[in-house]
Amino acid sequence: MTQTTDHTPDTARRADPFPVKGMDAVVFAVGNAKQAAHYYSTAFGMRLVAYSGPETGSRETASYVLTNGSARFVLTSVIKPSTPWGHFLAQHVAEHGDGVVDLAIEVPDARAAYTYAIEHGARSVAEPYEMKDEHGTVVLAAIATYGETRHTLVERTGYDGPYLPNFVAADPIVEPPAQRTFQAIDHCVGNVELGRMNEWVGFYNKVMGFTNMKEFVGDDIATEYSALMSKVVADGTLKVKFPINEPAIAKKKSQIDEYLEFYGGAGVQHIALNTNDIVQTVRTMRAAGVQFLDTPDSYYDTLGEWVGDTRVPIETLRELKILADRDEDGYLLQIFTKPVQDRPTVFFEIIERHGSMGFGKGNFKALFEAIEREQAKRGNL
Ligand code: TYF
Ligand code: FE
Repeated sequence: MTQTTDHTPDTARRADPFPVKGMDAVVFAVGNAKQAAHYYSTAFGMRLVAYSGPETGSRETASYVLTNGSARFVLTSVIKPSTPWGHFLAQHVAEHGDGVVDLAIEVPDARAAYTYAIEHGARSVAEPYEMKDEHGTVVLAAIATYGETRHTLVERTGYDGPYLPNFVAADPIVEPPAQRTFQAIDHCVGNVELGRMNEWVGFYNKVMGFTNMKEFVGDDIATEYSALMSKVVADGTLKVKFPINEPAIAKKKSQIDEYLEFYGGAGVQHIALNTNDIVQTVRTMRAAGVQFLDTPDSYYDTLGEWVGDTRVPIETLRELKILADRDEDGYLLQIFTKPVQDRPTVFFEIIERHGSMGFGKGNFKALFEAIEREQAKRGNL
């Protein structure tokens, strides 16, 4: 339950069987992308940069592309299904509610990445294909992961359009906050069915050559208080990090079981977003109406004793309910939103890292107790 530092020499990195450049986008299928784009603009401080819809020749779906630094969200909804993609999206929203359909990964060579993945056991969702416009060429391919989620492999080297061909540049819905709320995607977490965590960890090991990070939630912690097991896989450069959770049999109904029940199977649980100033980010987002999990005052009464000095005074952490954790490499500050749709499914994490590459092990107890209080309010504990 510690972290790893990347000691990979450049020569070894060049030999990486599945090189990645980072997360390309998190693609959400939602019931009303127009309103979701407004929420991620006004509440999360993101900037609308591109659009595709009937006005641009896309009569089946509308898609809004929002960015914040290198973090990119694509919000898609169906206008009138006519192709298998439109029917798939409509069924996805009906079955899962608003959720993530695609954790798209940017790669230097989409054909090579796809071939490697398929040869190592991935299921194909889309064979490599090219899209072109006046901004250049993009190569895309897609493979299936847990549930109905996929990984599109995006090769966009040299492409200078606002997102992908068929998208047009768009003006922001509102001017984003003067100080950026976050600037990158830190990690994307999947919830899978009971007993299947190791299978999916093995999938990322084999199909993408991702390796396991040291941080995990094992049996001991699972039965004691978390009711979940968790392992983290990452690419060799730690730019793409995917924790995988499964429910554990414990004293209480697992939060992972609650998710699986309401999502209708495995899927993306939370997206963590990096900030350099979590205090400002949480103030801005709270003022815009984003709801975060509560943390009891007792957490802050003993925090200083074990976490030591952080950039932010304990009293400010207490005021904003921000969590802190430390390991041998440094510390991190983090906070979790409540679910962002009516189903108790997808939520977000805001994280400020200072050396630590962990996931907040020291906070698991306080965090899981906070989640359980919310589960109880919903009648799901
Ligand atoms: O990504 C992580 O591992 C941390 C901790 O249901 C966590 O954010 C793990 C499981 C969970 C909520 C948070
Ligand atoms: Fe997380």
